[in-house]
Amino acid sequence: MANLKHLKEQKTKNLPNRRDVLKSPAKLAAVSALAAAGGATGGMLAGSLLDAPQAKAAEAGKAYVGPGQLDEYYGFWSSGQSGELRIIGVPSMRELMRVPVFNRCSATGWGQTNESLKILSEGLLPETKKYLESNGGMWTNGDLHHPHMSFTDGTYDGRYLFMNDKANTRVARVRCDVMKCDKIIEIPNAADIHGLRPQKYPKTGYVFANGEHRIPLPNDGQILDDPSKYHSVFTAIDGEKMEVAWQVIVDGNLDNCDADYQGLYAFSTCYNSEEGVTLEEMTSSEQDWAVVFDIKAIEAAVKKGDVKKISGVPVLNGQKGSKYTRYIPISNSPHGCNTAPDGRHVVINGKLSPTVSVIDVTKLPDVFADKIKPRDCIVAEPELGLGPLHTAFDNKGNCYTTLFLDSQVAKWNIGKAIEAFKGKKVNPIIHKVDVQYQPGHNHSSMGETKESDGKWLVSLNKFSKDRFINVGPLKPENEQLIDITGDTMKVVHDGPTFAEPHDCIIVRADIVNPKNVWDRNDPTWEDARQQAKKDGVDLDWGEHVIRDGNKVRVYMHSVAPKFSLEKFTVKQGDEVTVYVTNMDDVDDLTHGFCLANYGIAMEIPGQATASVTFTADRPGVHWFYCQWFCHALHMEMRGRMLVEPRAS
Ligand code: K7E
Ligand code: CUA
Repeated sequence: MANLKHLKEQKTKNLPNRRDVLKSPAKLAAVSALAAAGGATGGMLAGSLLDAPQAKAAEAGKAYVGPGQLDEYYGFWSSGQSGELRIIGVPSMRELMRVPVFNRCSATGWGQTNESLKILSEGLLPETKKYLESNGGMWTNGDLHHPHMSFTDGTYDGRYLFMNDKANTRVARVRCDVMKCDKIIEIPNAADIHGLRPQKYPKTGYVFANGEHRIPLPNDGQILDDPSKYHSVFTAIDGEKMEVAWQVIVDGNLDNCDADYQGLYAFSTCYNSEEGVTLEEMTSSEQDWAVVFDIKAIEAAVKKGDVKKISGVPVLNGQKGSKYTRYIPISNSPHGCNTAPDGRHVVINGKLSPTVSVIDVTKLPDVFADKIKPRDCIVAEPELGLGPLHTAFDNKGNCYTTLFLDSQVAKWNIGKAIEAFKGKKVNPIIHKVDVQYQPGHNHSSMGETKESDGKWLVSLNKFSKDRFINVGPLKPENEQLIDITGDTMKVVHDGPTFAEPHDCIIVRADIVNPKNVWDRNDPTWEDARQQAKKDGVDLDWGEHVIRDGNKVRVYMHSVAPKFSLEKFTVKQGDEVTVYVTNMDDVDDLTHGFCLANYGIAMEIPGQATASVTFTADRPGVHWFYCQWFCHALHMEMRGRMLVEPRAS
């Protein structure tokens, strides 16, 4: 092991790194030349390397995390249509891990192991299970936009991460102690979950999720081409049980959402108040709205049974005129929805309007009591630039809004924006910085919690264009790290990412404390534990082959560099389940089980059990091997499955 580690270090040292280039004065000339070339093609914008390479290098140095040094923050990144969660170190922007969720993962066996298939299937609706019987057995794609951590008392508590799947209307949970997905549920009565945020106070609590697209309710084919009868549905999920607590039918398409710091209200942006189905119809009206949900009133109605049960869940009518909701008119097609860490203001981002609208939550009781008009809770509406999509916050009352069309981030002050709204001659905009290019979400360190610390901002840009060497027609996105500690923002790092992170959160490292090895008592492999008990074998130290009719259960354990079974024999056509338990209990000693030419591979981390079931329909000698490099004798960590041909 020691030798291998040494080899690994050697390799790292020899690789040139762009940060090394930026840090080393000897190479600054090269950087300048690059910058000039960029300028010549119009690729570099104001405030770039062109100006002062030395200063730029010093700025970049702030984000530099040297070899062996650890990041201050965990970044939890979505991956859009890749369907997974990613863990990125901030400020280094090093990708640390990928956590499969809605996707099929070749490395870990997610979507193939019995343990993952159970998580992927148990929360599906009956009609989906039926559909999947004849269509591949399991969905293997997802569109994960919004990962958010569970809260206690207005800040992250390190228990869970929740995330949406827009593609197949699901919500998933990742356990932060092991960084694996443990629950996925499909949301009934809704189409295509988009916006997702946890309740901040008193705790999570609810996970709020927006069904974006409007569909008939029920969507059983009785109503087809009559969009006037379509609805979208807002869902509150119990984040502990991962069950739908209640749903509210609303007017318009739901987009993004957030929750307040008091546990009283949730907010959603809505576009398509026209309730159209074509682009022209959806954008024809000047005004859309943000919907406010009165959580206490909804809970009371659910308790009283003042609800309809549809697909087994309580559904309330929150359309215009309902006592559970209020509709705040906002200019055409608002998108992002972000609660400020001051606990009082909610920023609704204009998208097609150059403005953002600021809601003051202390005015909402009067809005619900009809003492003031819904619009009267808007206390500021600064014009920031073209295409405001999402807003992040620091700890000084400042907001950072992405401007998609302008390719900029605008820094502005809430207090000043409120004064300007009252008619005072103040400019709420403090600074704008160019980002490359077309930013969607942005996020600041701890920015969606009351512990927002104003250190880092990440701008998730949809296009990288000329920022990296060309990799063909499909380019990476570009996620830029911005230092926000000063009055002006400074872009200090470009980070390419593959399809297509939308959102991220940046969590102080002390809040997240994952284990190094699994706990042998973990419930993840409870089915295996029960089966081993029934079979009278020891799951931990198994080296058994149990035949049960044409079902064969193979129990083996692994300790580097060996599987406990050098071979096992089955008959062609047997349904074989292989259980592998990794009894190594030191850091970073994952084994794998890859069964060649059977399309089977899985990850077995320290002290965990994983299992896979397949039909042994190919006779002959089939090697299985460990596919996670674990030891100097890793290549030797293998064995044989002998499949006796069916007598013909
Ligand atoms: Cu703005 Cu899906 Cu959060 Cu993308 S959404 S950008
Ligand atoms: Cu065990 Cu490689």
